[in-house]
Amino acid sequence: MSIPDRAGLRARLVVAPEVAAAVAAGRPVVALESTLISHGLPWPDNLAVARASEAAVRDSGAVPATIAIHDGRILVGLGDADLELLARSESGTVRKVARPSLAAALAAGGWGATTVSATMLAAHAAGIVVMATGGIGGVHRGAIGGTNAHPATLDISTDLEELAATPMAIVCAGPKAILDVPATLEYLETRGVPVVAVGQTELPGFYARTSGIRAPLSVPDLDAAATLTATHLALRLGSAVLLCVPIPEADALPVAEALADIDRAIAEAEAAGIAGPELTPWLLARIAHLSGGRSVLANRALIINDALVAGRLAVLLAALPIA
Ligand code: PSU
Ligand code: MN
Repeated sequence: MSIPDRAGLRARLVVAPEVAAAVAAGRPVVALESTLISHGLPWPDNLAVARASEAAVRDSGAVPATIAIHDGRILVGLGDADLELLARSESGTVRKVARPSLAAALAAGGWGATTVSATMLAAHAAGIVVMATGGIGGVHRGAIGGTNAHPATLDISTDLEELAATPMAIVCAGPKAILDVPATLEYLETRGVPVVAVGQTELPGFYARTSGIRAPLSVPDLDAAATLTATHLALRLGSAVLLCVPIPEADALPVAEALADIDRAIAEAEAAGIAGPELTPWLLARIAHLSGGRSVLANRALIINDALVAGRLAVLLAALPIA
């Protein structure tokens, strides 16, 4: 796999001056996605998370660059008014933009929020190496191994393909717990993406600190994560490194409770015929309702923690040779 030429993407970027200056000087920058603001969390938690994530990146000594689409341009580094606009948007007014919907969103004009895949595309084109999100998309339950009554949906997030195709470091709290996590790990292994748990040997479980699954790779701390990341990126294999950081202990949800809400939400989604890009936002909103808002508090905390860790990682990476 070769390093992609993204000149056409670069021509679409509008990079905030602070971000451009930091990239040019080799100072640490962290890209942040915007779909979790517009589609992943309810108002006003979404605005609080967007602001707190940017603040966490700054606290760790890096420059935040939240990414979104506006009127045919990809904005790299949103201002506070834009964060608020995305957070306040009525459902349906802001597109959820991933690699397959990027051209349509740019051609249509208006606002679009970028998922992990589209954020990676833009961040890489802008020269940013580190990105933070809450949980990556992956292989949905029921995506594979269907029956006559329930045929396989093949709903596999394009996030996984982007992780295979764009050389960056992505910090998350594990694949989202609504997914078929073992199948997601298998897919990432097939596509050459190192999945690394930081500070523990178990794969972090998004709302919970563990998933009950051993992580394919683990490192004891962030220094070791930075060394592994620099080594991987220097090999120019083309793929990203996925670093999984557990949600802070105080904010984690009890596993059994979280799993019960998730199972119920998935059954309801299937009965209601929810599919495609609507599925993940629908499930997150339904789980928020079923858990009485507790999943939102956990999701908030893990996103902000990921932003903080991504900032620290970017600081460490800026001091390591990748070339
Ligand atoms: N992490 C969160 N909440 C979210 C997402 C990530 O805590 O809403 C978003 C990301 O933008 C991710 C997307 O790329 O969910 C996955 O959507 P899908 O399963 O449709 O690919
Ligand atoms: Mn999907």
